[in-house]
Amino acid sequence: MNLRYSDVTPKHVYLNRRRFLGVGAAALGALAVPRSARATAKLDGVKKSAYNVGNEALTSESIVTTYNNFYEFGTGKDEPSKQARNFKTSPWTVRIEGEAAKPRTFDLDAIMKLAPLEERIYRHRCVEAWSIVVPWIGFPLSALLKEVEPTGKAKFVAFESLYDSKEMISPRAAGIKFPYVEGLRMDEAMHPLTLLTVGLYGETLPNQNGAPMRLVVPWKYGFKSIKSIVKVTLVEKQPVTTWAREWPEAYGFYSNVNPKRDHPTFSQAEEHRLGSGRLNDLRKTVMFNGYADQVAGLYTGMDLIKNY
Ligand SMILES: Nc1nc2c(c(=O)[nH]1)N[C@H]1C(S)=C(S)[C@@H](COP(=O)(O)O)O[C@H]1N2
Ligand SMILES: [Mo]
Repeated sequence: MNLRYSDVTPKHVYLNRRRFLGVGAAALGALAVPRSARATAKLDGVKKSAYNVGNEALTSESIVTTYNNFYEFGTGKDEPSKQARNFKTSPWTVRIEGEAAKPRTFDLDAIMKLAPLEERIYRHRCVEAWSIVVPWIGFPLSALLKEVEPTGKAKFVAFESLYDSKEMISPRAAGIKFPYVEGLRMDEAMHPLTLLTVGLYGETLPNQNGAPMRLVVPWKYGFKSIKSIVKVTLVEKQPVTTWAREWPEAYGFYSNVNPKRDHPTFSQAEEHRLGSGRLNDLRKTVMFNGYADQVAGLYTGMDLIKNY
């Protein structure tokens, strides 16, 4: 894996440029592309992984990249793909600190060298009762955490997204506090399914999907899969998480997909599979989003209705 994140070639800056060709000056078109605009780029050397979902069809790339929750760029599903277009994701660093022998700041190039990139086809279940199947690209978060040598006091991991008031909407407009924060128990964070994600559909992450790096935790509701991460802190106590802070009766720390524990406004018993080609494709939601064989052991002896 020789890819340097800063070296990848933008696939098509021409999309922005094309608009200006009508007015005549090609040079003007080139200048009109914001220097910070970043299109996706192909990721090479990605290996297939053994974790793929069985025979479920992938959700189309166009749905995965235009039907998004990313409140920093608007609360409508169609807004992040438009409003994150010029989001500046390079250079990017992530700080890892707290209960660690070797706290460190990584740039994206260093992150990309930590482990081989894998394609992981995961089901993704939003608490709003829709689901998609996505070919993510990344590697286990454990590879990153091991680098900083967590101490014996590291019981939880806290994650923080970038918040930049110049590029993103206000907390007031979004209706939630920023920066967006999430957390996992240490064993959840170290689980091989927990993916530090840098791409989808063969390319680097589109901005609206959480560029340049986000989590994907497939057995939990989508909101645990925090986007555009800038800070990771190893901590002793269970950290505050965005949605549990906003509405604690509806959202808990664990947020494991659980058809038996309803949300006050959304039943969790069923889900709409988006873009499957079938009209109103309603499916039964499965405990742990279908990953029980791999993760149920993390919760032995816990009441998962109480610990929602
Ligand atoms: N920083 C940040 N991360 C976030 C969110 C957000 O609003 N801000 N939304 C979450 C929710 S509710 C979901 S369902 C997923 C959506 O990820 P996707 O747009 O890549 O499908 O991102 C999660 N991560
Ligand atoms: Mo979600």
